[in-house]
Amino acid sequence: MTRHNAWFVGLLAPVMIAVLGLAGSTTVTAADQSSGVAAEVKIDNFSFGPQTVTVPVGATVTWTNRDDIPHTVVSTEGVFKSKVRDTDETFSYTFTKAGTYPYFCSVHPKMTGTIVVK
Ligand SMILES: [Cu+2]
Repeated sequence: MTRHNAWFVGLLAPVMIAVLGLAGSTTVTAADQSSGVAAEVKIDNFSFGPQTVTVPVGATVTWTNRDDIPHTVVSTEGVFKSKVRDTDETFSYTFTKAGTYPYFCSVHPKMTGTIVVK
């Protein structure tokens, strides 16, 4: 007598492990910690005004091009860099570390300014 006990256990379904815990995620940026201090720099007649601006850590500085030709706002040390700003266009940067930040216009390198963050 020969017995054939064939056991086919062939259902190996792929197991997908679901990623759990995605709900309720919130991103808090450094800007949220600031007190909303803002400072303005006007670009007019090939100059930044005021040429030196002193702000507290966390402040946002906004440059506005009031000139009728394009300018840029570029950090000398590569901290920030605007695109070309046409008339009435703005560029903003939030300073999260104390320091002195010289900058210039890459189209007209003689145009310079400084932001001091304390
Ligand atoms: Cu310029």
